[in-house]
Amino acid sequence: MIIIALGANLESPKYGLPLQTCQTVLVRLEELGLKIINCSRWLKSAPVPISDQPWYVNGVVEIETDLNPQDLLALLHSVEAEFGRVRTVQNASRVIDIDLIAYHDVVSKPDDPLVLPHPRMHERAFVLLPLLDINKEWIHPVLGQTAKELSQNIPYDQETMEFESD
Ligand code: PH2
Ligand code: MG
Ligand code: MG
Repeated sequence: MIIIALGANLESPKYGLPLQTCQTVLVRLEELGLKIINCSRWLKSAPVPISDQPWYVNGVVEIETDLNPQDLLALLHSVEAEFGRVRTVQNASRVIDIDLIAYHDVVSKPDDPLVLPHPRMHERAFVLLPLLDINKEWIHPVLGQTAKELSQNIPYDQETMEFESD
């Protein structure tokens, strides 16, 4: 399974609120040839680490592609740039962040520039909870635990909220 995660906590002048930006990004990724297999619900989440930044919208998506991990990451970064992402300091607020979380069972070697699976995904509610929507039984290729098991050990200070359905 190839898993990507989307996150946004700034309004985009062109695409609107974070939720709208995330949804439009998915349309764009499909236009660029990624096949979207499954998309989680969108979640509202407090910034990690805790700060006075706006809350994020987060979601996780299963995709298929023939691109290798490096080329896929380059494509994701190009879409971030197209949607107005400006990189400043680590963890700065952003109009869109698209992370490659896992690429099948690929595990990076120590000096690889791209770390797979994502080095912090297993401790982040905003990745693990949406991942449960997609595949509770997904197994972390390093830790050997399922998404469900990992989600039972999320640090207690990570607040999340569902979007109200109407
Ligand atoms: N992304 C980060 C840092 N902190 N916090 C939340 N809630 N959601 C994110 O997507 C997020 C974060 C770095 O990419
Ligand atoms: Mg990120
Ligand atoms: Mg990122």
